[in-house]
Amino acid sequence: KGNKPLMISTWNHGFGANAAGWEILEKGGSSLDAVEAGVRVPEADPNERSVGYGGLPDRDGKVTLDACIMNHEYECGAVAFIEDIMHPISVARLVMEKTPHAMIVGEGAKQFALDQGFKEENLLTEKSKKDWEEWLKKSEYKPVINIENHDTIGALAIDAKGHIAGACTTSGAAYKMHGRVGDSPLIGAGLFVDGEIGAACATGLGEAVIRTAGSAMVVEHMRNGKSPAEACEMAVQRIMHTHKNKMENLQVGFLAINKDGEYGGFSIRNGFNFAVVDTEKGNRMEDAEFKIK
Ligand code: SD4
Repeated sequence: KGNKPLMISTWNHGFGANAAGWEILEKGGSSLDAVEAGVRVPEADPNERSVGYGGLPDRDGKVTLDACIMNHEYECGAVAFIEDIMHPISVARLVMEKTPHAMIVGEGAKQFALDQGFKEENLLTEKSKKDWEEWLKKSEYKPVINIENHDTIGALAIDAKGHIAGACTTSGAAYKMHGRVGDSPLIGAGLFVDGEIGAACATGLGEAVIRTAGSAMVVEHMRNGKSPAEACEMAVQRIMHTHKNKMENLQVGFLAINKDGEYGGFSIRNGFNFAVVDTEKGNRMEDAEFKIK
């Protein structure tokens, strides 16, 4: 069971991510390569409005990106508040592999990327610019749940060697304050991998995930014997408990996999789906279970 490759990724854009990751996994490639290649697909897609190129900007009209990656040996890398670089996940991987650090942010992260040969590119598409200009008229900051059925992409995979890895990348909450960083680049919040147990990632309102150390909690519940789906449900319940007075529009979803190749997902509200790919059933979409219709 344990050594059958598997990959799961958040939302509809997880389908394309899984397809790219699976090309690597089915040839015996590593889960780390698979999750990186997978999430690069929506990062480069201008029609994905919540990840990478084409992502909605902050309230100052700047596209600022957050990403992190983690392997089965407790090694991780992250970038946050990085601008003008299309593939923050690949920069995060180089932070992990080529620096003594776990996280680099802002100008420093961009400089590191440029030094590593990444190109400086304008990530604000005409469409996102127009939407931002429209938003400016009212300038009302309100998180929207299940944004067009896309949001952060988180991807988790296990390879033929039984190694688990995860990646998470996002343009963050649309029209956030300049400099705001969400859960997605924070190891333990947006993503956590314990190579001996399993992995989890989060999507939705980052502030709620940060307050509850979301993905780390999911992995700890699995360590204590819960299935991936049960572990995700417990983290959702925790968020609902700690946010019981501010549940309006609150959406968070978790995905998890374990060493045995089991997987699951759970969200606060209806509408969170994810893509799963394995040898038996191929690539397909599944709906996460939820607490509120
Ligand atoms: C974040 N979890 O930055 C990400 C994605 C998001 O509303 O913006 N959700 O909080």
